[in-house]
Amino acid sequence: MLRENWNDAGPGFHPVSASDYLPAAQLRELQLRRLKHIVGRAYAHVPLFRERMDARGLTPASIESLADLGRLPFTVKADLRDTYPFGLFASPMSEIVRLHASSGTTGKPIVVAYTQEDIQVWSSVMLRTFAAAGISRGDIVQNAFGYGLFTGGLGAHYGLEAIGATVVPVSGGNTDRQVMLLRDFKVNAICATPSYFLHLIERAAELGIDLRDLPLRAGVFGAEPWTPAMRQRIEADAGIKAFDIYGLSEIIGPGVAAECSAQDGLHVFEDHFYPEVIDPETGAVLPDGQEGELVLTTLSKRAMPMIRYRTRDITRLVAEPCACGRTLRRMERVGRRSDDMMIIHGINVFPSQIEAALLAVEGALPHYRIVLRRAHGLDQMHVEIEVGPEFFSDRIGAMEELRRRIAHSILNVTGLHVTVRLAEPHSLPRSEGKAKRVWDERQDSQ
Ligand code: DLL
Repeated sequence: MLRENWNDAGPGFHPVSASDYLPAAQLRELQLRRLKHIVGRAYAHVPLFRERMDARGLTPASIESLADLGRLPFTVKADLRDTYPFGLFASPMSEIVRLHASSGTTGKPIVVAYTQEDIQVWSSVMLRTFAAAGISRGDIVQNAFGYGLFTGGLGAHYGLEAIGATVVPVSGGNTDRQVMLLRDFKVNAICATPSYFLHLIERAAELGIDLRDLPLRAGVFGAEPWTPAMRQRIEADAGIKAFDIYGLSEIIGPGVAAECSAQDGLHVFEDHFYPEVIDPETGAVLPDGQEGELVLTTLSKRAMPMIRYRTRDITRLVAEPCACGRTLRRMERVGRRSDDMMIIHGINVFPSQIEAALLAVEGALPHYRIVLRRAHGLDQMHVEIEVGPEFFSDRIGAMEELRRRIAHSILNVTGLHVTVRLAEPHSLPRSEGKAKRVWDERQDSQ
């Protein structure tokens, strides 16, 4: 049997899910069977899906192959808002055992629901996520994803219990206590947003604890974009291997896709979530390998089936075999969303480009923010980045030199001249969950 081998974890329990290794033909057959069922279920129980299919002259019987999925209409975030709170549920309330919600940027949250079967599927994909990261029974895992309406905490919690690991359900925040528990409980692995984990590394150092000296060996990070440079910093500063996990509330929460030991893209748990990549402008389905917007269809969700949900996340699907042996297609790490693009002086810029440019410069700390302001009717970008205390000595020259190098790096990556401000260590806001990178002050600075 295949087994994760990045770290020979010894004689422990190493669950291997057969679903990760299905031959392609068998997987496609399973997907089609599930797709037909889910479309039938959505059509029968969710007025929005039925009306949209009727309007196109489609019925569940129109789905004869996986390619027919492309004939179905998309679902978008606004559909969840417009049917707030329970309008897309396909199960009666008596079968729904859990609700989660995601805050979104404006107004009402979006609400998602789970039956008991959905919770079992969720636990199983999270088990597979942790197995892919080499975590198993016998490991002590600190779960610093927020517990509550956010799906991160409970999603990871159930997967960890399913795999038989010992969960420390600490949730986000309370950083000093997190550091104490990491050390005292001899924690082997941690789950968190990458930005919160950076904060934890920093706080540990202030408390005189170097995470590299602890038994911590793996981290499972997600819920926000993080660049490969950020991963390198995390792995070096904490002495761990850092795995990326991806998911979204509308589909299930974390557990849609996860990295394996090869760390070369995230395996999509395709037996439950069918991925397509589309051209965001035209909606046309793109072949594997081409970059576009990820669209997901839930293949087994009962309480709230989702047909062709437009995630806004930009990625590409990779069908080539993976070194780990899993047959599931991979998606490239999500570096950007189609809706977080900024246009400055006519140039398109994404926050992840700024992060990559900053972290390429020695002396720049991984704590930054991007502030958008408007002056004389023109949008301007200001980047604030923390640098080590040594730069705040009286050597103005060294500081100026570093500032110039950072501005130059941003110019190289984006083609943009931006104003860079060096900030003292700890002066920028820290996150306990998803980091807020972009501060848009354009309204205040006409
Ligand atoms: O963030 C679920 C989650 C929890 C995923 C814990 C991973 C770990 P939402 O709050 O609904 O759900 O936000 C979903 O976050 O559409 C992406 O834009 C972004 N996102 C999630 N994971 C990643 C990742 C959870 N690994 C939205 N890389 C998604 C980049 C990510 N972006």
